[in-house]
Amino acid sequence: MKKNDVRQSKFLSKVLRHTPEKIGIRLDKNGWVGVEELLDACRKHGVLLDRETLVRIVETNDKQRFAFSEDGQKIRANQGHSVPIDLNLEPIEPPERLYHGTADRFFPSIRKKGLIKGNRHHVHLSKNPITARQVGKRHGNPVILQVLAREMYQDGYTFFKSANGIWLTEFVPVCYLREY
Ligand code: HQG
Repeated sequence: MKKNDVRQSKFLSKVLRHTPEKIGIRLDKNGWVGVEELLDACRKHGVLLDRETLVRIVETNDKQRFAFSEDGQKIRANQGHSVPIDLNLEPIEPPERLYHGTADRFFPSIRKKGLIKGNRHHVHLSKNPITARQVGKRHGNPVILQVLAREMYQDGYTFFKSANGIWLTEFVPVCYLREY
């Protein structure tokens, strides 16, 4: 991805997940905003983003963070929101094990309280430890936790998978966590 695209992708993550009001847009109840409305708002706020660049960012984004609606008129983030929107995800059976990457400084608290979602809608889990390590590195010295996802599921916990393949659940109690 081009350097400038990465910068704009980060900006889009911010406004489509957390602070749409900063550029004066409103997400609908499912997190969508009109593409024209978004481009206009960006322009007014000094972010020069044209449709062609937006399409390229959506298509080439390393984690497929964004999606267009079927008619191509709207855009939303695929996951990671802190604003109250509903992605209409269907519950789905998880694999045997999932992974969570975090920083070592969070570990004592996680060991006491389990994995909590904080500002986001869900705890984010990865399907492999390599991805989890990348996620953990964003916060500091990475630690990888294994989540006994199948056991959780059998015990009645609900899992979802975002359009870009990230596993989501409300909370992971300590008893389902193992150091990896
Ligand atoms: C930690 C990125 C203390 C948790 C990634 C994490 C992901 C606790 C941090 C997505 C805790 C929250 C989300 C507890 C959890 N005590 N700390 N009890 N429970 N934590 O950024 O999972 O690039 O909100 O371990 O790839 O790191 O933005 O969540 O370290 O998919 O698309 O609290 O963001 O995607 O941090 O990352 P975050 P995350 P994007």
